[in-house]
Parts: sequence; C-alpha cells; structure tokens
Amino acid sequence: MAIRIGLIGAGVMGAEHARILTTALSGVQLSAVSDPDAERVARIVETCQGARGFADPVELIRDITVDAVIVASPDQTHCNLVLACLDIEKPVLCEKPLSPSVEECLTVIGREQALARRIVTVGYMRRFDPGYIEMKQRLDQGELGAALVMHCIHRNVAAPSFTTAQMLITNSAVHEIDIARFVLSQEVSQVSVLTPRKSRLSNVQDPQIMLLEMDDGVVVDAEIFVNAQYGYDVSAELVCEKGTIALHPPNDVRWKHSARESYALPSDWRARFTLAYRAELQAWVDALPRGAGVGASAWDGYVATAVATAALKSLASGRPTEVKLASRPALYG
Ligand code: ISE
Repeated sequence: MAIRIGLIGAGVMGAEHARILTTALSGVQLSAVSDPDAERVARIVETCQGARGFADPVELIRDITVDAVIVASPDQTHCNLVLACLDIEKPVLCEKPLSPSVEECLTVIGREQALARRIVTVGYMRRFDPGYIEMKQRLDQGELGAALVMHCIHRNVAAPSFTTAQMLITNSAVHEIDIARFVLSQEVSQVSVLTPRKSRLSNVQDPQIMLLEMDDGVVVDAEIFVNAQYGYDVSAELVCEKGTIALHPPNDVRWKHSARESYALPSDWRARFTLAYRAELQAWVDALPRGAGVGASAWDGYVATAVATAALKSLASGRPTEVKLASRPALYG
C-alpha cells in the first residue's frame, strides 16, 4: 500500500514537493495538505487525487490518513510542527532550517533522543545532488590527497523585497554550511563574514563572503549574492593536495551562434536541484517502512543553525566568531 504523506505549507517549496510526490515518485501518495491560504491548498488538492485540505496543521499531523509529514511552512513555525510529529512518533521531513533558533533545535534533539530513534530529517537536499555526492566520494577515495580549500558560489537572480542582510546567512548560506560539513566530514570551528562593496541593485548588504574554518584547518569560502540578476548559479570547487574537484551543473543543451557557444542557466533552485529534491524525497519515502534515518538529521539541522548564528554575530561585529557546539548525542553517530 502507498505511504500517505501530509504536506504542511503550500508555498513555493510545498508546491514543488507536491509536484515531485505526485509525478516522479513511487510507493507514495499525497493524502493531506495544510496552509493558511485556502486557495493555495485548493490548487494542490485539485491536482492530487484523493488529497484533503486541512486548516489546522496539527490536525493534519494527527490524522490517521497521514503516515508521514513534510513541513514546508515558514521557518519560525518549523520547531512546533516537528515537536507535534515527535509527540506521536510520526516521521517528518522538515525543510531547512530545522529552526532559526539554536535553543529550539536543541529542544527537538532532546525530544528525539528520548525516543532513541531518528524521526526527523532536515531538507538539506544538496546531500542528494549527484555532483556533491561525487565530490565527497572522490575526496574520500584519497587519490587527490587531503582537502585544503573549498570555494563555493551561491547566487540567486533576485531576492524578495523583505530580504534582510541576515537572511543571506540564515536562508541561503546555511546550505554551504551543511554541504561543507557533509563533503569534508568536519565541523566548523570559526566563522567570519566579510562585506564587500554592496550591489546598487540590492537594498541590503549583498554580496557577502562567508569564511568557515574547519576543525582540520580546511578553509571554505562562500560568496553569497542574492541579487546576481543573470541566473541561479550554485557551484563549488574543492582544492586538494594533488588536484581539484569542481562541479559543473548539468546543462543538457548548448547552442552555437554568431561565434558563441551558450547554455541556459536555471532561474531558481528548483531546476538546479531537481535531481537532488527527487532523490531526497524518494530516499526518505523508501526508508519510512524500515524506520531508518536518511539525509540530514536533527543534529545536522542544529549545527547548521548554530554556525549560522555565529555568522550573524560576525556580520554584526565584523570579527571572526568561534563556533561552540553542544556535545553530540550517541543517536547521531
Ligand atoms: C532558498 O530558500 C533555498 O533554500 C535555496 O536552495 C537557496 O539557494 C536560496 O538562496 C534560498 O533563498
């Protein structure tokens, strides 16, 4: 029988999860959708046969027709919804961040630890991107020697008008924090945020350069530029002792004209990470009957928020900020 998923949040990412669940996955069905905006709910319900709309997200979580939950609502609602899932031990895939608050992340970890099994997955989908996976595998094989430096680029076309300087870190750079930890298998010991000349096309400090110093001395630099205008552009290059590993995001079609060769850039993350989102959801769904944890854990969600919080301090002070983490519970390996 298909696993029945309840979706909380019908905005950009909620709608994308609904689309992937209903068009690209097997063994799964969307049974419930909740969002304060009834029109958004209706739009998803119309295209997903058998799905029901819920006004109250907690009612959706508790409904017997929902086997597992996806949380894609605004960031500050994540913690309470995840806790409601933990209350009844219902598996949940929560979009990043687990919570913008370190204390809330620790509360989630405490509750999950008390259950002694992983119930929470955090949607850091780059861990399922074929490019980053190969980067990690090639590094781990050892042929290129030790990692020294990781260069990251994270550019969005244009940020929404409500974007603040802090959101470049909490909304965008958290992905670099998570993927650097994933690829390098190291924790961050110190973070600095540099503020280059500001783009006149942005209302806030944009771009920003985030520097992560990892436990083993690797330095990660990440350019975060959310009003880059020309396209959505996320890439990375890992410099090792005997070579480099660079991502070249997939571009199926190139055209040649007027002495130029061109290819299209995506306009946002949904197209760039389409394979990653699909693989993440399928892996999560496949693991549900086994009760196994896949993808980023609540611990990973906590660490990303803790490093982002230190980065916010550095943005405010202009100085490097040390990252101090809680001790890692045995549940998270
Ligand atoms: C957005 O919220 C995402 O999560 C995207 O993956 C990221 O690239 C973008 O910068 C964020 O705004």
